[in-house]
Amino acid sequence: YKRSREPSGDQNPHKRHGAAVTLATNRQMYERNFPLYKQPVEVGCFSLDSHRNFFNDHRQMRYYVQPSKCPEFNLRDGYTDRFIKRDDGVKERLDHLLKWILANRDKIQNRDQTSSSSLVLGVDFVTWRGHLTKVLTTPYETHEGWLLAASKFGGTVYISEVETEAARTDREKRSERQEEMMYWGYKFEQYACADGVDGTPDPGGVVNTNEAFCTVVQTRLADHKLLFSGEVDCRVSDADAPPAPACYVELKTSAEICTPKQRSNFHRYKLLKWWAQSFLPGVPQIVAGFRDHDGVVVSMETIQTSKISQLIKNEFNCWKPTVCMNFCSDFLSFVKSVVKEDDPRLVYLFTWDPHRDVSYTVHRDSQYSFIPEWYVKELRS
Ligand code: 0WD
Ligand code: CA
Repeated sequence: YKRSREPSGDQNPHKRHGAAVTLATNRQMYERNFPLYKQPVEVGCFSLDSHRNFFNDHRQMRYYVQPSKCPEFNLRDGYTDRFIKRDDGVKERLDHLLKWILANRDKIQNRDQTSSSSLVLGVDFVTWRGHLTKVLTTPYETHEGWLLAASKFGGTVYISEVETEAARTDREKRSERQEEMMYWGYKFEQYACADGVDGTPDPGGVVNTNEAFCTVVQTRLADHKLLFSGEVDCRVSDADAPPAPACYVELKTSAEICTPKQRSNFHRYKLLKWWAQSFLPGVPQIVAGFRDHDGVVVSMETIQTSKISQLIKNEFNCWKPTVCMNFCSDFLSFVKSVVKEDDPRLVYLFTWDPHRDVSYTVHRDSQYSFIPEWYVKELRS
């Protein structure tokens, strides 16, 4: 494969301001050939039950059930009386993924590695898919910044998000309408998914957002070996479906599109996020439910992840997948160049605010440390 071109000259996104090294996020700097992105391979999965307990299996897997042509999905149904909401003030960091790693070390350690150390996982980065989605969309994001904490342990860099002040304020000040609209996406999942391969959806049941099914995939972006996990809504139920992640389906809701302006905004902003999220783990299709102001689904559409870049080509000055992937690759190179010390108690905190470069600060034994002692002990044993 071709190595992505090294940035050079005044196109170099690594800027030096004295000792501080930062990374530029201007989209023009990342318009080069699409970097190598290996087809993601599922190496395992896990489930979180209604109490947020971890299980090293697929018990929370659900099956997509194609709704009738004109579904009558009222997404508001059950909000007041059949809804159990996960406590989003509890920060779980990478914990569930780390539990999966401890239970499945044999599935990730590449057998032909030269190092015999039990510490070495043979991957460069471990993180959540959602964190990588934020990195991918950074060159186009104009409102929300991010904080990503990185620590190196056993040669692998772990990346875990830290909630920004702005995000915490938004979370604590959500209006009743916003709270209810967050429920609509989960209610849509209940209308479109069955628990068993031959089952039917149960719209009368309780929506519990503690429950989750997550895939764990391995892949490579340029010269970065990645292991990450993402929540998967459901899979197709056909017996002859391709193996995971190609059988997975992402479910989304969005406001119905009535005007050219709304269509343009959908292409420019929403499809960027949808594409980044599903492209990363290799989820090939997205089922969109378009709803009106009263939370009633008025139409549905299946969108192939691979067709999204063609769908948006008619938008003037639109986002480009290659910019997202090249920025992500360069960000990971930047992280590798910064995170040198192998110490799970040392955190390099990468900060980004819109219209700024990425910068970082270093913290030892601080509130930002996120690799738990139980993980360090077990991986070292
Ligand atoms: O510590 C953190 N800051 C985060 C932890 C942020 C995001 C996720 N998580 C954890 C949770 O344990 C969750 O089970 O990761 C798991 C999901 O990870 P992901 O797939 O990497 O996250 P993302 O791609 O952002 O979201 C996928 C789905 C969302 O679906 P939609 O269609 O709305 O994108 O996971 C749900 C949501 O249903 N979700 C979350 N679930 C639990 N905690 C969270 C969250 N913070 N954010 C989104
Ligand atoms: Ca979803």
